[in-house]
Amino acid sequence: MEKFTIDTGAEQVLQNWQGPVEHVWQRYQEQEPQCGFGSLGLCCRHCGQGPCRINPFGKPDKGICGADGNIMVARNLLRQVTAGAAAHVDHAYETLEVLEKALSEEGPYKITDAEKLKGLAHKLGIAVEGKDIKDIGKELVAKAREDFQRFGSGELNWLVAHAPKERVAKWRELGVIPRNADREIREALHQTTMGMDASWPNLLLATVKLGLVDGYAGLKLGTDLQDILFGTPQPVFSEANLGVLTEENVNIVMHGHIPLLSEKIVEWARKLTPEAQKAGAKSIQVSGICCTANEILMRHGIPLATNFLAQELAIATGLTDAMIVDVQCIMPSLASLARCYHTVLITTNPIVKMDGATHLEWSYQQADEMARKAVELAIAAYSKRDPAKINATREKTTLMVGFSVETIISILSKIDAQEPLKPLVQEISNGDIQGVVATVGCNNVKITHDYLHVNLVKELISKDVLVVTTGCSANALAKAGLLNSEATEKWAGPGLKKILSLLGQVAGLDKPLPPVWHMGSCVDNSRIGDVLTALAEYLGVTVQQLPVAASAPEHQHEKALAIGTWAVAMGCLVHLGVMPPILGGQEVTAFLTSGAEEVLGGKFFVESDPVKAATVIYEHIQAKRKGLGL
Ligand code: MSK
Repeated sequence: MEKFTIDTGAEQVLQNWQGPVEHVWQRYQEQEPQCGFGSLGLCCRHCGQGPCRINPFGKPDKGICGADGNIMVARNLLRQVTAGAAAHVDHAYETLEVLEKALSEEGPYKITDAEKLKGLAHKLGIAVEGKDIKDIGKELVAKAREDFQRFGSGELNWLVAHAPKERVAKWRELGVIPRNADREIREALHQTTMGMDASWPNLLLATVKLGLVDGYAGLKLGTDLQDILFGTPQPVFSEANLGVLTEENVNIVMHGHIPLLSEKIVEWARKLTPEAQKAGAKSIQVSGICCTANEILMRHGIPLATNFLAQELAIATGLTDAMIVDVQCIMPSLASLARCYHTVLITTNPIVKMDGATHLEWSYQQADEMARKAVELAIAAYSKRDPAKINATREKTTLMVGFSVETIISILSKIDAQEPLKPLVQEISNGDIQGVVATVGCNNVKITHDYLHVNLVKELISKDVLVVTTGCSANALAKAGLLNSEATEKWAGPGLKKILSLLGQVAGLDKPLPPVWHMGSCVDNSRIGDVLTALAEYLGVTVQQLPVAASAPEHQHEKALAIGTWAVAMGCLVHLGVMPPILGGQEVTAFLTSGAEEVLGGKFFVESDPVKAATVIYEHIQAKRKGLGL
């Protein structure tokens, strides 16, 4: 790798890295060369006779139990996708518990979007007419609970209500519709333990099933319940990059995924601003990292500090007074790094603790008290900053975000109130928009930080492809200045520029909409699924026939593999910029990158060069356009 990062803010902070703790790129270098067996998926630790490893060029060609490369790879992949799905399902479940309490007792959380609750209830077959909103909510909670823990057989309520009908029929035919999330997660762990499934096709079908658990009991359920509780995002303007951390403010950086606590921190930071001013600060600046950042950015315009791979750099600015973390994507290194600075690192979840961090455990009834305490700790830390350790950057960009499905429909309905999707379909038909690509997922230290996200997207929008984005991909694109009107002027192709200018006008802006629409956090990939479902149903075609694709250019997390599996099951071409550990199973690899298309409509392809990846995606879009007669 020639460079660690293309993010100018991150680069400036890295240049003056003060140690003595190593950063993520240094630790990566110490790991090289990484294990070849592991990289191919050819190692197994599932039983005490191992660890076993298979030589792809000779002996041993089987593990001690007799598992060959395909079985080993398929078992490992199923476990990874199961872990990813479990993370999203646990996230959705925590949100459900809060919604349930908010409906039945006085407390710190209330319902913000009653209309969304009613709309969802209606889709789930719950009668809404003349009913109290709390009663509707309780019935919706019961339906959600079934999707986590239904006894016996059945199908996920959220999947049946929201997936394209044609997909539901296909998944039924394949026998991959999940019964409930907990049951499928348990079964997948059972299925992959010693002496169980030795059929790689059967293991891959189970992987698809877990991808659907992720898509509907994780992502879709999570997004829906969060919108009900905290509101459905609307257009909002903000800023991104480490330059949002400035010397005059108390800086609180929120990091993780579940917005239960961060909503309260935003509230208490406002309330306690006078206390920060008494301590000599101008104000309190809350900012974010990873998907907690996306949640509070989309709903409140809270600035984005940075994304996954640069999380340590937020502390290394010397300006982060408190970093408050919830779950997922939190590097264990943060604890030792925070000790080198004045930063208070606050963990908040019983399953995410770190030696040396302050643990303030979030609970429903104590949410306000705990948020107040966390903000007070940040104010106290502000006065302990060491001027000699300040390593700030002024780099930051402007952005427009908040592209929920509701926002998109509301803008389009200013052109056609009766059929809001019609103008979008017309623009795709006439070629001003060639197709739509979703870029999602993480950073991965194996790729120059943000490089693939940014350069892939620049290629696509220059070819009149509209990009929608979530997660750390959205954060990378935000920092690169691709989420504002100026980016449309600078990078969009002529057709895309024309339609974005028109949409900007009807949205009441004096300038075009951005060429990249930020749709939210990782769980909000469900919003992209909703757009695909609506487009396919409006046109009376399958998702597979649409000129669309998805990409996780710099994926690192098991969650990204689960999301990618769901997208392939929906019928999408899914680009990955980093090879997952599958090459040791030749038949498994052939299925995932080719055969899956015949069975599921979608498939994966792996390419780490942005221009080549954009070319493959563009050719795919052209083939789909041709198939639709465009
Ligand atoms: S946070 S899962 S690094 S996208 Fe959703 Fe970012 Fe990947 Fe974590």
